This record gives sequence, C-alpha cells and structure tokens, in this order.
Amino acid sequence: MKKALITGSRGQDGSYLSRFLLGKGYKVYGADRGGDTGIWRLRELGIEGKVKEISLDLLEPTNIMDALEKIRPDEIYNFAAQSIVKLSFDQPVLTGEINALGVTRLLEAIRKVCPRARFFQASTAELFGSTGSAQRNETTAFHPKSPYAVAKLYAHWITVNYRQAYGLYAVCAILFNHESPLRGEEFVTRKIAAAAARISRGLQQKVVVGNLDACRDWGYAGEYVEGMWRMLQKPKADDYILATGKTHTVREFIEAAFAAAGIKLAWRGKGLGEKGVASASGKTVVEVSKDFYRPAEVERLQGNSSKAVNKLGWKPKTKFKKLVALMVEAEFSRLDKKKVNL
Ligand code: F7E
Repeated sequence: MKKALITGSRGQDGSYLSRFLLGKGYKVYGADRGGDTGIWRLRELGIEGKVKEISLDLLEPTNIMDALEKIRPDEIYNFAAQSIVKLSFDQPVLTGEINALGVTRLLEAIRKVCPRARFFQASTAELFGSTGSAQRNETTAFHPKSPYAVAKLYAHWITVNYRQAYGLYAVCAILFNHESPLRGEEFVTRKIAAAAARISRGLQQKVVVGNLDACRDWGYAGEYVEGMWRMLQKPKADDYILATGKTHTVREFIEAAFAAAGIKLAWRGKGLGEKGVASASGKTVVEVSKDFYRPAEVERLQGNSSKAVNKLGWKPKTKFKKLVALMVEAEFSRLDKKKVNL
C-alpha cells in the first residue's frame, strides 16, 4: 500500500486529493491546522476519519523531520500555504515564512530523512503576474506582483533547485485558479456563488466585490488533483501548467452565477460606481468597493496546458458555465440542508 502525505489536507485541494488517493488504495496522512478548521470539506466528501491526521507545521523543522521519520511516505503533496493573495499584502513576512521558507524546511527534511520520496509543490499562475496578454506556458517569464506570488516564486525555484542539486524527485504544478464548492468564501468565486444563492432565497440583500474586470482562467478543482497525481507517476520529474486555456472576467462570473440562481442582471454605472441590478425587481444586488481591490493586481491570467495534455494525458473537462452552475447548486443544497437541520 502506497503512503501519501498531504500538507494542507483540509483545504480545497487537500480534500479532493485525499479522496482521490483513498480511491486509489493509498494510505493518506494529512497535516493541517488543528481544531475543526476545514473538517467540513472532508465531511462533505464523505472521507471524514479516513485521513490519518498528523502534526506537521512548516515553521518547525524538527516537527517536519519527526513526521517524515514516522510515516516514511512514498509521495508528499505540499498545499500548506497562506493562500490568500490580498492577505499577503498585510502579512508579507508570515506569508514568506510559510510559502517560501516552509518549502525549504520540507525539502531539507525530505533530503535527510526520505530522499526517495516523490515531492509535489503547488506553484501558482500568480508567478506570471502581468506578463502580456497571451496564454502562459512553462517557458513564460515570471513577474510576481504580490508578496504571495514572490514567496511562491521562491518555493518554485527551491523545488527545482533540490531536483537539480540533489536529484530529488521534486515537481511543481503551475496551477491556474481552480474552484469548487469547497473553496473558502475569501475567494471571489465561492463568495459570489454563495451570495447569488442567498440573494435568490431572500437571505442576503447584495454582494460587494472589488475589480470586476480582472480575468481568471477558472477550472474545476476536483479534476486538477488528478493532474497533480499524474505528475508524480512519470518516470522523470518535470513541471507542468494545469489550466483550462479560457479566461473570464469577474463580471462574467457574477452574471453566470446569478443566472444559475434565476436572477438576470443588468449593469449600470462605471468603476467604483458600477452596480449589478436584478432586472426583474430593480434592486441593486452587486456593488463595488475599493476595500476588495489589491495594492497591485494581476489583471489577466490564461494558461496553456498543452504540455500536461500531451505528456500526462490530463485535460480539464468542466467548462466555465458548468463550473459556476455546480457551485451555485451546491450553495442551494447547503441552504436546503440547513433548513432541514433547523
Ligand atoms: O481573486 C478579483 C481579485 O481571491 C480572483 C488562490 O487560490 O488563485 C487564487 O488567487 C480575482 C482577483 O483568487 C473580489 O482582485 C474581485 O483578480 O478568488 P481570488 P486569486 O487571488 O486569483 C491563485 C492561482 C492562487 O494561487 C491563490 O492561492 O478576483 N476580485 N472582487 C475579488 N477577489 C476576492 N477574493 N474578493 C472580491 O470581492
């Protein structure tokens, strides 16, 4: 039985990957913040209690060594991170400690304790920043625009460096935005999907967002974890982009989410004064606030995952509208369940 260790195991990706690996017969060890944080995801996926929880903190080198010695994993997937881009402007040092140096601590421990283990690092499309409007591929230059992205850039190169310097099987997936009902509400897609469902049921008046013009390449997270696993099954370690190749504005996401919740929107005004109005009722349901803007924004992201398609046989299937609809449906069913529980 293969053993996998997942850091950040109760986050969106950690949860989907846990379910995927359990399905493949792996013994899965998960490290995450203590308490109840994120356990709801494992519950929703029906795998609560099936992932063996372990103590491992990326700030504690000894703790990492102890965990690796105990488990001796075959595969290690690192999702543990401060993953909120906007928050990284307020907490740049902590973001660097976890997202950048944390990865070096992990790689050092792997090198010393279990150098034959295969290591996966979650790199990010944010590495590219605003480098032109074309689709990014594995050879596009990086130009990070947030403390989050700068820290992840360090993590990316230190992973490549340990592969080159020490021959570790260590890979990075440059992950474009991947979403699902298991996203936290800090991220724009889940925030909008949840709001659209609540507004449609009369449980919320409006949703306030930031930059409506930002474009993202949004895929379905449930499918991305298979691409990650496939990367670790190749004879030779290499880095890949996982993306859909399509890009949409936040405004388009809002329109699609409200449509899925049965609300047709009309846009009025411009800039910070722009509003989304429900055509039927005339009520303002979307507003814009500077509070949700970032000090520096990546305006447009679009990935080219041809290498993953050709070499891994991985291809995302869920299209944009379907993704939005499945997220809104999940919110309705959560609201229904709550009603039943009350
Ligand atoms: O923002 C804009 C915002 O916070 C998407 C993480 O997984 O993907 C994710 O990072 C876009 C940005 O995700 C709001 O300015 C507008 O342009 O959902 P997000 P993200 O920052 O792209 C990358 C690949 C990662 O690696 C990250 O870990 O939406 N936006 N209005 C808003 N964003 C938020 N959060 N809230 C708003 O109200």
